[in-house]
Amino acid sequence: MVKPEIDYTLYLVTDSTPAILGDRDLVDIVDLACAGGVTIVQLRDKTSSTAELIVIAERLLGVTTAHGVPLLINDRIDVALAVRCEGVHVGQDDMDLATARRLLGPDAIIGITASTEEEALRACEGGADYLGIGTIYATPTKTNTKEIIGPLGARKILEAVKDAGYLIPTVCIGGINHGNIQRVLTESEMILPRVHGAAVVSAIVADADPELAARRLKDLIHNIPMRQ
Ligand code: TZP
Ligand code: MG
Repeated sequence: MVKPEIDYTLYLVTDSTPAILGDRDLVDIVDLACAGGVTIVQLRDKTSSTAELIVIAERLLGVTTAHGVPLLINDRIDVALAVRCEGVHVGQDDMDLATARRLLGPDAIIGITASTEEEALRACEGGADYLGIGTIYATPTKTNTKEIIGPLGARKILEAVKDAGYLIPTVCIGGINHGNIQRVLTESEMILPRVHGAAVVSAIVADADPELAARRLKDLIHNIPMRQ
């Protein structure tokens, strides 16, 4: 296998909590979201058992593969290995990057959450494939967030990464929706198409029409007004 080229423009992170999902099937939602233009999907599920997670990941991989979209698993290197998906996303308290890389191999996509310049630079040095930068805005989807950094905090991290000579894709995450996505991408300077992007949970998963929600977000990203 060769490391796949990833388009980070619109990154969907899933949520299986009943408050967001209701009685809908997550796999249908991801299928619709991919049809609407999501470019990468992360399975994030903090409550299902390992056996359940493998079943969900296998089903999701069926639809993401059909759309030509990569699937990553949050936290769980074992689940990514079991279903042979494209990679994982790990936080600062999850398995360390070097160990994850050793287990998954050189071609796996490994993303890391960074909320500070130090965390971002450490992830770059360690060979992360991309950075998830946040939390941009406080969000009910994740309440145990350490740092709310805003778009300008994300921009400072991006600048530190560039100053250190790293060309690493980045996505911002946390409270991003249709009303603020253009502002977040502009102010954070994450405006290079495919290389940078925005990650959302509720703006797509909680929407009654996930396909339209994804399509509208994608249009907004592709039509960011030029700054003066
Ligand atoms: N990491 C930082 S914020 C967040 C994660 C997984 C949740 C973002 O959810 P939403 O609904 O897009 O605000
Ligand atoms: Mg984690």
